[in-house]
Amino acid sequence: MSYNPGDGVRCGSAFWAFATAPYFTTALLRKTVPPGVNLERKGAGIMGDNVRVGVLMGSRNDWETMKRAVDVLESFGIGCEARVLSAHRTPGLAAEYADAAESRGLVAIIAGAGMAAHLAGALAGRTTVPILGVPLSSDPLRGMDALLATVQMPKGIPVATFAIGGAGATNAALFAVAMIATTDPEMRRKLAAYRAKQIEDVVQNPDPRSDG
Ligand code: RP5
Repeated sequence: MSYNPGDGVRCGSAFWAFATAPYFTTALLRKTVPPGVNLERKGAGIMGDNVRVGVLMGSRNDWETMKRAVDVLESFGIGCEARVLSAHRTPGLAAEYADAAESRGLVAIIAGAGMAAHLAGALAGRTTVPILGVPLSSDPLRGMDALLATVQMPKGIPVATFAIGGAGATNAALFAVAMIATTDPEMRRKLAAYRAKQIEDVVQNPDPRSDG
């Protein structure tokens, strides 16, 4: 018989002992957790409600750059989550995140990674939710490695690729805003206001000497 840890089998019954024995054996071997607590799901960051955009990064060291994407999304009032998930260090969790993306209602996933960056491509191969890739800069190739790895996806599985580093993180988030704005008039209004402010900033401060 197969046993699903999520099944509602009452604890303490003889059937429960019989049904869960294989699970606990496996759990002990894996040093995992009892039924009802899905650590992998938790590890994949699948917890939040009302999340429209996921902001993923391959390492905690990417946060300083990827934070810009979160800041933009939050400034537009878009529900988002930030998670460290790696295509090579935690491939199972990254796959699980991608597999759940559509049913969770995510409209886009922003994926930032450096070096031989394959997080965006690995996610894109498992979901039709649009993947917005942000190549991140690192020594010694300053992001050219990540740029090429992200932009040069073989045909059939697209990744929308943005600029290296902070500009890319910001623009990927703005692109997600624009995607949401196609069906959300309020978001369209906010995006137009954001653009108008950029114009205003230039018009109001045309002389660079005023910066001192
Ligand atoms: C990638 O490898 C990450 O996205 C990061 O940019 C790069 C280096 O990771 P760390 O060694 O700094 O954790 O997976």
